[in-house]
Amino acid sequence: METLHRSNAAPVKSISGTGIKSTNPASGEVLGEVPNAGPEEVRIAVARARAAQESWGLLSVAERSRRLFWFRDAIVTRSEEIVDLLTRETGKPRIEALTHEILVVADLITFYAKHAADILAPRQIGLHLMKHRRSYVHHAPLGVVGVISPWNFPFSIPLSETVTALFVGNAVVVKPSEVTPLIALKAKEIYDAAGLPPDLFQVVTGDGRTGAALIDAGVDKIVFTGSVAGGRKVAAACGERLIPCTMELGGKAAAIVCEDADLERTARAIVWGGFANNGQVCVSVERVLAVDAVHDRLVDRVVELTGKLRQGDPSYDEVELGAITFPRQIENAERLIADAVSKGATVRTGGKRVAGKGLFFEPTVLTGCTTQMDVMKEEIFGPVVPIMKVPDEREAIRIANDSRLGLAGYVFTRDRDRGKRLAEQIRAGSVQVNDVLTSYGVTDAPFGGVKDSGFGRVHGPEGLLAMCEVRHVNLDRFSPMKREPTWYPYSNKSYRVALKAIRFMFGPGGVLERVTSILG
Ligand code: TXE
Repeated sequence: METLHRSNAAPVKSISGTGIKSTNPASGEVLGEVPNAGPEEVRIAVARARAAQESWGLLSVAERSRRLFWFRDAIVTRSEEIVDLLTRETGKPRIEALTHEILVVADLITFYAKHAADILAPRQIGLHLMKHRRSYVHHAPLGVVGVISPWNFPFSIPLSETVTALFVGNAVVVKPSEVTPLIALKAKEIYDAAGLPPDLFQVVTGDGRTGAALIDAGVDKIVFTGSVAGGRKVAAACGERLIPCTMELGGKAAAIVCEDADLERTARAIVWGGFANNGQVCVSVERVLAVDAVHDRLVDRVVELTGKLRQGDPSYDEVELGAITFPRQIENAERLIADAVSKGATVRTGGKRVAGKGLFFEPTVLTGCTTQMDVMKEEIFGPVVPIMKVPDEREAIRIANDSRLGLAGYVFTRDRDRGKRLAEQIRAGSVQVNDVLTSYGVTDAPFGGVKDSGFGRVHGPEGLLAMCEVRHVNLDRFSPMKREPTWYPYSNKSYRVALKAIRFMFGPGGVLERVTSILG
């Protein structure tokens, strides 16, 4: 593996004093300092958001869509500016900043602008019993949505959730990760410049305490994206306040490789799926389960392709791996590799920090892995791909599902029916056949997890409806009688009529039997 374009300063990811410093993980350059907002600032932001939501919520979906195109157009027009800051604040390569962050948001706005009116239209309900009345479902805004987001996709994750909430007519307050706060402020600057109501979308910077203050500030929903540990705390806090929440948490995606898999495509998918964004993706390939027949050939090709990856300063386009965003991830990778090796795994390539300045870690392939190793059980969230040989698909499915996490899964086979059959057996929110990572980018479909990977969905119709208050409206179809039969006054007659009606409608036997029973 080549190492290119080294930067020349030690990286610091420091959170000290009242402010929070954001640094470039590739160079150590301090990019800026932001406030660690306290409860009062957060409360004021939520109050301003609520005031702005009133008029925004009264607009039609079509009018909100028209205005949100202003935001999309501004994002696309200022893409290079966003890419530049994303690359410096996260360490990810430019092409990933462009396609994993900007593209997703621009596409989601376009998708919802086209479909939100239909998804949010009143849903008429044909009543099967109370024929003299009619019902429909009305989709109302929730009010103010709080978004708490992570550092690995600090633009696409909070903004996807923000625009979804805005399409429904909500206001949004975002608390970005303290590791990457600047990109959220850049998004806010672009949003304001696009001419949308400034108080409708606000950013409050800070650490977990600011996030806790947002939950406490009277919002109507929380959308949390982060670790399982963080999610437990946030869900508990929301539970205490009975605030609905969506939990987008960690993953441990298994890639099951069948004996008929297209080996070249599979190897390339595993390398990209395991090392894109330095593996700091919630749906990264975190485990490879290869059946005996293909295991050795697959390992050789994966190792060969990994050895060709170029690593260095991500501001250059000719690198595949930039810097690790957060020091903790390197320590996590080192710990998991050491545990795996102590239990018999082999480091086929990589395995250690890249000497010199900057947060760089060699893309690592481990073989001879077993389920006794922590690397096969815990989320790695770093540039490590552990490969395990399995006897057959049945065992592969069992191992894949033997995890507390269920965000994503992958199946590699040439047989479409086998792919579907296996995919439907993997307990995860999204399963892809012969592809990786892009389930979050399919904005037409819901994205989210099961088990400890969380609950609730973003994207697709489900993501939009999750930002609504769903209201059943039931009304009379023709001039109402002076009273319903079930109203006061009660009488023995009304009781007997009701009893006969129940026996006729739901009693045993055919219609004739039931008519006879009530006439008797
Ligand atoms: O999470 P953290 P990180 C997951 C990924 C990994 C994690 C990495 O799998 O596990 O995110 O992101 C705030 N009350 N996903 O390290 O530490 C904190 O300030 C309120 C899954 O950032 O949990 C930050 O803004 N807020 C995802 C945010 O929570 C609190 C896709 C996340 O921090 C808080 C991407 C508290 N008590 C990454 N404690 C998916 N499933 O889609 C922390 N925070």
